[in-house]
Amino acid sequence: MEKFYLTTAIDYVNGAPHIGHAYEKILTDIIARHYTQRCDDVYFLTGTDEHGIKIQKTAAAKGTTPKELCDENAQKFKDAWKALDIDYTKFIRTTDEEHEKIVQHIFDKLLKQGDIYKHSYEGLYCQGCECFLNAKDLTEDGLCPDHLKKPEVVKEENYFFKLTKYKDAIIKHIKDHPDFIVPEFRANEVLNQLEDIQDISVSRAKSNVQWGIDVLGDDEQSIYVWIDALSNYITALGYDNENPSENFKKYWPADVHVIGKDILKFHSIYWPAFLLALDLPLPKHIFAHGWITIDESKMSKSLGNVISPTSVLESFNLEHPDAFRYYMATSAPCGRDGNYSDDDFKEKVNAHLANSMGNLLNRTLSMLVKYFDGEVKAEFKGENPLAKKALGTIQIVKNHFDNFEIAEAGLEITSLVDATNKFVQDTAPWTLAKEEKMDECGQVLVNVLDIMCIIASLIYPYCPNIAADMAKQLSFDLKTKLDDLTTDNIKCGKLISKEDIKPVFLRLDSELADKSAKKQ
Ligand code: ME8
Repeated sequence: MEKFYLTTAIDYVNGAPHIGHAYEKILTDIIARHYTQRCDDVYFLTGTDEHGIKIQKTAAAKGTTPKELCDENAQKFKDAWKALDIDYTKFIRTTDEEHEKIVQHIFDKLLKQGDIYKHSYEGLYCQGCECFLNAKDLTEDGLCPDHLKKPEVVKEENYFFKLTKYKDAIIKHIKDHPDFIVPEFRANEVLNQLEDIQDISVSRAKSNVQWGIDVLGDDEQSIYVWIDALSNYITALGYDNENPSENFKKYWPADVHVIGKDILKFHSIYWPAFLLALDLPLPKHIFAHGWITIDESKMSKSLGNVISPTSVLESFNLEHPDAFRYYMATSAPCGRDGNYSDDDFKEKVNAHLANSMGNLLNRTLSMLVKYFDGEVKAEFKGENPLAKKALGTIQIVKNHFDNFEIAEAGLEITSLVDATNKFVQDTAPWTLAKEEKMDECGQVLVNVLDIMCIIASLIYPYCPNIAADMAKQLSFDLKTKLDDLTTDNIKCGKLISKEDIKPVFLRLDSELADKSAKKQ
């Protein structure tokens, strides 16, 4: 694998980030970090979607300008991603001058080649979706099914994109590439939507929407959000109609666009059509994740249950975001909805990260210090009864990542931790020490520590800080590529002293955790 280019959806900036946005960025960051363990060149793009009527209206209601609102809120997204250790390569804003310029050229090219035409239109516009809806898709009460709001009747002369021209090619692509839409069960929904697809409006009258990119040579129209927003995936790489940049040549097509299920239609129908019209290759995968609910209810401003990701870190006094990252990433199987609850969060991370994984490392290292003064002797190295399970787990985890099954991969890692814990229980190194079977005792401890290196490596994408703490205590190089991992990781000689053994994750309700949080 030479390169891996992955992107998130770009978030609307009419509010601050919530944990639904965070869920997607965490999943993508985990995928990115996993692939850095398999290839040298990973490009991870995220950003913000800043034009459109929603932002224009929110700014007006706040008595500020759209640009000021965008600047203020884009910063909140950047701050949140920093707090969550989202290690992106580039953060694009659709108000970036470079992006705006390329979008204008894309639009112009499509207009000149006849894929975009002008048309007078009356339709039902949902501001929440930032798109026109078909009457048949509304609820019985005439509301948008996603936003439960009545769409407004809009009569305008707009530019339209000939989506219908590309319908057959897209249907063929989806059918020929069963892994184009992930999870596969969503492909049928898309194929159904394609059945009655219409040409789509790609501009709005400036009299109604001023906050948008101008159509070149037309003072009365601004480019409407989706052609602007979706193009970010190529403008970020410096796409140019005539003269594609080195980055574009190197990274396009994207290996995966990570998005929520609500915007799958735009990514698996509109985006491929725009790309086909531009004569560009299609992305390899569109991974549509599920929805995050709070205590099993939909997150909404009106219910007052919107949770910001940083508030979770603060309320649990978390030193780093690993526990939250782990919890969110494992909250739902691939493509299914997940849920956040404070109690469940505490219970799960205490069980998995503190009791199972952290404790296993801590007590194994403590025994090595107690019985051998932290020294690994040559006699302790040898066959590892856990080798088959551990090496098998690496393979299974890789396969899960290839299918974007992030929670499923997490469970496999937990299962390796459980098997290692069981091995310690079964072999009882403390009894071996009592019986003075010291070589056997040392072998068990080193068997476990060798596997802990693999666990540190596998857990790294989810919990980079915990993994770094584990690796430090194991003198293990976390940069080791997954394919180079073996079960012979611990070097002979002094591994650790008593004062260097530190719990890698403290239970959230423990006194120690409270004390260490207060110290900061
Ligand atoms: O749709 N659970 O922006 P957005 C999980 N700008 N994911 C959620 C979620 C939740 N509760 N709420 C939102 C847009 N998301 C467009 C995208 S891409 C070229 C343009 C996800 O701010 C949502 O599914 O409404 C989407 O993938 C992302 O957050 C941004 O949503």
